[in-house]
Amino acid sequence: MTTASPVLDVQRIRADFPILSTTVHGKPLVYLDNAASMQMPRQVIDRFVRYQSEEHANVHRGVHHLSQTATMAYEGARETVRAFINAASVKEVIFTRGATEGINLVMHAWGRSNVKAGDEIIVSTLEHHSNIVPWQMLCEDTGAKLRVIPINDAGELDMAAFQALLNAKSKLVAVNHVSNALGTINPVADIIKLAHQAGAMVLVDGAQAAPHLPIDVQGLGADFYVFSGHKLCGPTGIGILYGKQALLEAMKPFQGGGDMIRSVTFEKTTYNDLPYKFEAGTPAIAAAIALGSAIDYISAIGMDKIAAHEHMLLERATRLVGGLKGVRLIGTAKAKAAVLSFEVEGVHPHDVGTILDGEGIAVRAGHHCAQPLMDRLGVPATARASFAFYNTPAEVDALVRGIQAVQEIFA
Ligand code: 7TS
Repeated sequence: MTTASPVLDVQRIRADFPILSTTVHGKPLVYLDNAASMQMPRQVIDRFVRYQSEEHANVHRGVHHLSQTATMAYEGARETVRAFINAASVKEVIFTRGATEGINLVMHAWGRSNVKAGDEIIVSTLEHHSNIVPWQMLCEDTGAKLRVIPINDAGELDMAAFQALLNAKSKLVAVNHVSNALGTINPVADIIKLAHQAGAMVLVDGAQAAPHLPIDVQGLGADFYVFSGHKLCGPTGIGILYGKQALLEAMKPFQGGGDMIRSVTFEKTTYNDLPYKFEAGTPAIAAAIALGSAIDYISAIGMDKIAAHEHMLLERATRLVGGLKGVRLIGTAKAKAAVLSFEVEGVHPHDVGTILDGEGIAVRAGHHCAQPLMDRLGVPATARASFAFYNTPAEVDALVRGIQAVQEIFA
């Protein structure tokens, strides 16, 4: 059985992740639910613990030593994120609770001032609920209309239909960079160009792209770009909203409170500079610092090598799982990140997930928070294996054996 990777020393990398050498139901853990959340290497866990044990105080407040140390580490993490996504300035990098909060921030702080009755917001059939529901809420409150980019049966956006949707009423296009349910990599650079030609803003949901592809927000020309730390080897409760400086400057705050103000009287409050204007209250300091450490860890491996290794895993999984009789792959786009959604004939995806769990194999079974996509594909749910750079070809093979075990039980 091949376990080697031509591009990465995966065994050395795996040794950094304590959870990857644990067992589940007496079997070695095969963790293939990375699209839901990735695991953390010891370096990131240690950074989190070191901050809490030696450096913790509130940020942007104290003259005392610890507060200054914490502030420097927190702002250092912001600079790490800026470089990672190639933003022009740290003023454009807002710490949020995650991708979901980033989208909701834009919906409230940009949407409520810029979208009115008769305007149109364009999303795609591939969206996660977090990039659908906030826009529906905005439409409900403003009288704007939600328009949807259709897909083909392979799970690719219909770009001709997208162009036909664009018109003078289009205010915002909100699309994901990579689909969480199918793995489709969307042509976001083209989408942004076309949207801008029509005068629309673009929000890119990069929750599934940031862990797998190099991100260049300036190169893309994105107006807003969001992602979550926990899908990127970081902790939960932290994420990033990137926004172009001029847009963020023009926007009203999202939440009011400490840190986001310059001066407060009962008559009038003036707001702080970017990025603090959008960071009301004490932030998730330890999580932000650990996210910076996660980005350092990933960057040291190299995004190009990560993408090449994961592509190899995806090809192997596509060939071997797709080659099983009675298994149908769902989502066969030409450009894909390492996500494999599938159906085992005659077996509900939840049963597939439960039986695989018994073998120590963690996959997600369900609608993947993409119910409109499931409806379009005519399935209630799928089983989904999603790979990370620490997964091995041997784990792909374990998945194949696990699916065969499912088929034997239901034969
Ligand atoms: N957008 C996409 C494309 C996602 O995949 C997810 C989470 C989110 C937004 C929301 O991220 P959060 O961190 O704010 O919750 N996707 C998944 C998934 O595929 N399985 O579990 C969560």
